[in-house]
Amino acid sequence: MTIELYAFDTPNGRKISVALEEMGLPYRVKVVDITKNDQFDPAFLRISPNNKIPAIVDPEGPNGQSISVFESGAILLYLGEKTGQFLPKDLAARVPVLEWLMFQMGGFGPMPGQVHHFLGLANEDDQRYGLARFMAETRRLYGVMNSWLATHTFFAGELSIADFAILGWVWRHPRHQVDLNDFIHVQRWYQTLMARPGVQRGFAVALRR
Ligand SMILES: N[C@@H](CCC(=O)N[C@@H](CS)C(=O)NCC(=O)O)C(=O)O
Repeated sequence: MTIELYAFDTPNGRKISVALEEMGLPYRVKVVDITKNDQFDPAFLRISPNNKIPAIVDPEGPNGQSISVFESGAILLYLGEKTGQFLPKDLAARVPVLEWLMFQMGGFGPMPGQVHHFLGLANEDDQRYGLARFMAETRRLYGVMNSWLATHTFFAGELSIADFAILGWVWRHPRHQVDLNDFIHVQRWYQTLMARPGVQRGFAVALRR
């Protein structure tokens, strides 16, 4: 049966549309327009109590029961477990997937997200400190990824849910004003992923009304 994806056209929403496409899972998009406060709809809050996209409802969850999942990292882990794809069973191979997934969820998401926020402010005085701090931290994180990818094809062995998580945010590099020519190994990785048909479908699916 078809998974329902509650999402909008943002990095966190795209992580999941990309993963669903790459895993070949049937799904139907339910657009939650966060610019129109759809995320505060009581029906959505029942599946996503922190009023954020993405969330999913899988009518064929564990034991054949319907299940809902919020938080993009939890959704990626759930889908990886469900399908046995892009998430190794072997613990030694799984640890780097978890490491890079948590790296994204805890840092490379919140930091560029703050850059997007401060760039949107009209007042330059309000912008100055926030942009100095969060752009520097965002560039530092690109540096960490660049050093790692200098000697690794993907973030965690084979292509994994960690790559999908990070891809959602690198996709927005123009918005946080990062030039990938400054991070050539991230650029190589990004181009490799964006050339995949599944990834292209994940970015093409409509997540806006
Ligand atoms: N940690 C959450 C972050 C989700 C998130 O920040 N979603 C944003 C859009 S990318 C949102 O729904 N914002 C609406 C709001 O905060 O009211 C996840 O990874 O799922």
